[in-house]
Amino acid sequence: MDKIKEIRAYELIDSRGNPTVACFISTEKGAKGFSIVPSGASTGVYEAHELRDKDNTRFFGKGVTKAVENINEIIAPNLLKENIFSQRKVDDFLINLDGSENKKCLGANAVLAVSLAFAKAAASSQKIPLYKYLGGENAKKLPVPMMNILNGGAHASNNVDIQEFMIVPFGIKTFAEQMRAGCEIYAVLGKILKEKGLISGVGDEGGYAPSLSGDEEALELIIEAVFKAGYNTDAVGIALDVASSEWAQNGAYLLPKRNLLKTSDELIEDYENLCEKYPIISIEDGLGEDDTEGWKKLTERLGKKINLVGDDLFVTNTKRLKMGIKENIANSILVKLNQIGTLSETLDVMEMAKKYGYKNIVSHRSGESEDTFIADLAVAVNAPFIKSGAPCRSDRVAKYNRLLLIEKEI
Ligand code: 2PG
Ligand code: MG
Repeated sequence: MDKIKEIRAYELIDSRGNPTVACFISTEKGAKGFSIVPSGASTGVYEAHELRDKDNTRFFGKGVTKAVENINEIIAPNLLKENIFSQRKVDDFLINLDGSENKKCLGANAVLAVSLAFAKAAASSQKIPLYKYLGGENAKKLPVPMMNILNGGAHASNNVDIQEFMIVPFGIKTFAEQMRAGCEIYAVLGKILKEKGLISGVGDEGGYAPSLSGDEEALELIIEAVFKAGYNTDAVGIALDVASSEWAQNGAYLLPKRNLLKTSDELIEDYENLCEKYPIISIEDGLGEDDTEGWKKLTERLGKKINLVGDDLFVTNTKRLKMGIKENIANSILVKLNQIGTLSETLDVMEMAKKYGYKNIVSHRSGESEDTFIADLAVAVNAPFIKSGAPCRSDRVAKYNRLLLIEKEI
């Protein structure tokens, strides 16, 4: 038994220079937990509510002083003296204290900061690593990294409409060697882009952000980099996050950068053609969150061949996943703690996914920090994959480095 002594929240800064909520919790026995919550750019409409001040005199309205105040003034006084090993009870309490369907009263950013700092303080009180606290003795398997080495969509100011082009070294044995492959391919891709006069800065998730003639050029360049770096596509596959909810418009899809209008059927056909031609092993949010009929067709056509991942589609929410299971759509779920707002609800959705044969892919957000919670979470639940951006930018690499250390420890 150990009890909460102090809860303090802060307004800190994320990887895009936007304010975000951080929370510090200490216990009577001297344990400490500290969390910083992430923030998305291409958010799903069914996500939990991120509370921002909307005071345009500060940070263009993006301040989080109200969320911070909600922790310090409302949540903290209620949780003092609470047993630090009662995660479920505290998460339920936070959900009820907020009282709304999507945590719009206290803010999911406030609620999540407390929920995660609470878990970290509990692990610290038991003097065990977070992955072991969350996963017990079964927490032994490292996820395969999905490294986003070319950025487009809402994460980059180039002309590429697909948001993420990831390399997935699934055929390489250890996490350390998978990271090595990712880093080497990333470096070679940089060289190729430079030689072709296509070099640019990087996008929000650390991938290069060149302007290209089309999506296929991105795929060609990445495959060239895989082989030039000394690997092959039997061991290194490609995953796409189309983030097509961003494109959805009046029952069709408008690809904003190229100004192309496509129907759901046309997009499905595009994906089938891409999968014929390239070693694509996974497509995330190929269709929008409300295009259930399209998702059914997409799943019929590609669901046995590749991972079809629901991100905006499921928003880490058991109700949305239940709908997906019932409709038989997608076969994998992207897991983002801040889409739902508490650790317990996140663990629930992952358990449901496992039970129904959906793969769990633990994910960062495009707005991140040095917080590495998701690395431990992925190991705790034996998630087959984690996506944390390119092996570039400390906000991305922090998670990969944490996993490298966990692999040594295990
Ligand atoms: C996604 C994420 C993370 P964002 O769409 O999967 O890569 O982006 O955090 O902007 O929603
Ligand atoms: Mg996504």
